[in-house]
Amino acid sequence: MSPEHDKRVHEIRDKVHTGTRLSFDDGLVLERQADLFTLGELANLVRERKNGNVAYYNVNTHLNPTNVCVYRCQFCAFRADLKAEKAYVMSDEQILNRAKEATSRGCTELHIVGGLHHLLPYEWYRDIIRNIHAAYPDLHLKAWTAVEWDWFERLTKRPTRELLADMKSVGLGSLPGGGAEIFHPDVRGKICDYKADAEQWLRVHREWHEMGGKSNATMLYGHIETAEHRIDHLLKLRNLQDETGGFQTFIPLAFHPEDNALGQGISKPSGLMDLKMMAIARLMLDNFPHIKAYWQMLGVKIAQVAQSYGADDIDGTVVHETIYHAAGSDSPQELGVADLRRLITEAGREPVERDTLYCEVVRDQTQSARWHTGRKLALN
Ligand code: V47
Ligand code: SF4
Repeated sequence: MSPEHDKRVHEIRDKVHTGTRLSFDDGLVLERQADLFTLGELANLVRERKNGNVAYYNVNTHLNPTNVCVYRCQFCAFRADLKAEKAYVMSDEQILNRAKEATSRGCTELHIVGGLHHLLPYEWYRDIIRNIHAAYPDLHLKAWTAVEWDWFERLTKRPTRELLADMKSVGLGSLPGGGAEIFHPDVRGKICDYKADAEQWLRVHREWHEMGGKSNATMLYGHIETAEHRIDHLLKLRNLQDETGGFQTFIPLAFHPEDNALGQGISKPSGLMDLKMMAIARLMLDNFPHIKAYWQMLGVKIAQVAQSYGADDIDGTVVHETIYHAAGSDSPQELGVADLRRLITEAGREPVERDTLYCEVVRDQTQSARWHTGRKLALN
């Protein structure tokens, strides 16, 4: 490293120690010049400042009610054309059975996302929330990405604010962070043209936050984007969080190249890239309480090590994950609570079960009953 480069990394180190916000240029220096040890050391400092020694997990299940999608995102191995052999639409009974299974397994959360079906009306999506909530009111429904909300607006010609309020009134709990991909139009136009752009994605989250709702955010990295695109993406999220404070968690998503058009000639991001992204996200997103190492996407081993590179969350038991497995993820379909707790403990952290809104969940010895202590655990 040249003395000039060294100086810049030292300046950033000082900023992190004094809690000074990092700039776009600082982000590029971290991307291009900082070694992994420095990134880990600095990200860990921020991680422990915000979340102490705790690492969170939750007990959840995924539900993807249809894979039929009008869009053709270049990275998506999950979607199907309307008449394709692999196309499916779950029946009301199958959907309720998934919620029943989730409840009997002690889940606190159902993560619901899917395709934008050519023929199904908004009411079909709303009734999924209404029916599950009516039957299983204790299950938190984290549902529909901003891309889906934007689609609902196009379908109904009603403003998203109204649709969000409508679905909240029948049981919507929070919004997941999907669909963000890379905000920059130079990349977005190439990998997921036509679907909600950066402005629309951010608008949906802003409106939800203004209604008092919480949501997550993601970034899909390791394909055709550059360091500038990634830092730009993080700063757009940081700006919105300054305005609303409604984001809980940021989840960096590593691109899986199998069975999708974008993946031709691109290899899966390395472990080093995964840890770098985790650490840089922790350092740039100084106003996000949590950074999640989603084990389904990173693999169990990197998700575990990531708990020392800025992450304070490993996501949940998951079950029924289809989006990454369609694109070549070789992670197991499910991890039990004991596995998650062991991974976290081995990483030197204290495992804490959380609900979707980061309140601690305490269970009895049979693991069947649970109490929300209401204790919010993030330090800031
Ligand atoms: O938006 C699709 C990504 C996302 C591929 O909010 C791919 O708690 C890699 O957002 N390779 C959906 N990624 C998943 C998501 C998520 C996951 C876990 C937790 C939360 C949360 C949100 O999956 C999509 C897209 O960025 N994706 N295909 C692929 N081939
Ligand atoms: Fe459709 Fe979502 Fe896949 Fe894009 S990522 S094609 S919006 S299912």
